[in-house]
Amino acid sequence: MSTAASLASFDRMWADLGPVGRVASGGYRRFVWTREDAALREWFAGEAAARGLDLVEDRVGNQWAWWWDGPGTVDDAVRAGHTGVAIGSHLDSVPDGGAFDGPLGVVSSFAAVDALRASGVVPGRPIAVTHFIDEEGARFGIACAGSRVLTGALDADRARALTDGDGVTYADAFAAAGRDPQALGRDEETLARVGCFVELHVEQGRALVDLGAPVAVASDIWPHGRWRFDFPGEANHAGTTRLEDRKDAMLGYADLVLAARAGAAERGCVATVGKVAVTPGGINAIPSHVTGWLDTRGTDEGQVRALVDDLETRVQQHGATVTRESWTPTTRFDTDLADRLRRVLGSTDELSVPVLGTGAGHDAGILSGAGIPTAMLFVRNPTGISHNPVEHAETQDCHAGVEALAACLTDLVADQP
Ligand code: HGY
Ligand code: MN
Ligand code: MN
Repeated sequence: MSTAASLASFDRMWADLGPVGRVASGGYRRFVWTREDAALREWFAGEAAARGLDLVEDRVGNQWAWWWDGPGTVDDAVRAGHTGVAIGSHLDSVPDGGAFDGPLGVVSSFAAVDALRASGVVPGRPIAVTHFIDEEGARFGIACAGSRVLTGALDADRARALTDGDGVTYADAFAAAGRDPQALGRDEETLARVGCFVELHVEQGRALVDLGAPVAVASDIWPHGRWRFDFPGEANHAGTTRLEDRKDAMLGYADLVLAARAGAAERGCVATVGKVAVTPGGINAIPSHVTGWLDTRGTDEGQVRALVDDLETRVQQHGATVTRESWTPTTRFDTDLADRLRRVLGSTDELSVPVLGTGAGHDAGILSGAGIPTAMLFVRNPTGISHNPVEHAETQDCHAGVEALAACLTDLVADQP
């Protein structure tokens, strides 16, 4: 296969994956352990098989497609000091998300393997193309659940007990997908194979558009977290209940939303309340309970935490309870690895291969937090928009991303211990 053919391979895979989980809005609804997820897993297995890669599923259901021509097995190589180089990303989406967030990294990784083979590279270290499951946490509420359980950052008992909007537990969904919920947990055997991880991802902002560069290397991920706010009330008739007699749970929720926005502006953070659940949910019934989920992030960890503290204090007046559902501290990617990637990409200055921080969370951040040297490559998104069907990357920039990832991978697997 020529290098040009590896780009054609990217285009074919991209076209194959496009229809899976796409909805009328043009966006995607690809949630973990659903029919769409099964189709994505089957697609991943098919691409691995087509390349003769050894497909392994870890205790969490993350898929690892290994390329190692020996001697011995991947584990023999690791024992001999040739730890694996993993590349990949996720395939799931937020509700009505875009096509590129996640899948661009997985498809580019398979295409990068094709490019190495086209160039006759014989890896000196095992290579894995990885599909991390449930990165968005759209169904069960915890972002990067696949990599968090894998690394132990999310306790297996807590993961098993998570429930979706229909009350289905993670354990039941995992079992319904043919897997043993008791197997869930930190997977030492899998982690031992990974010497470093490089995740290619569509940029979720417009820095590369403004800089006029197709690819960037990541420096860090902002601290970010998710909190659940529960507001109590009393159901009553919307027409016959006097205002002074109401216990309207929606008022506390409304106060949270506006206070979060004002507080974020004051503290130089961002805050979003993107999901709400109302009981009983009738237009003519005063809400007896409202749950709102806050997502807040920022470059300054202290300010993010202070904003949440302020909001927790404020909502006491509404009788609310607050539960932290996830927290990821500042992630600083491995600077040696990032510098190495920039050298490989011929970066002579800040412009040719920019270095960007991001407010978006990624599995790369979770692996980095688990002590695995990790780096990210961003591919230009001319819309600057993400988590929206308009999210986009031009084909030539996608190809530039494949070529950048292949160049970095070639360098990383040339390692001899
Ligand atoms: O929320 C995030 O930053 C990522 O899209 N999971
Ligand atoms: Mn996302
Ligand atoms: Mn993503």
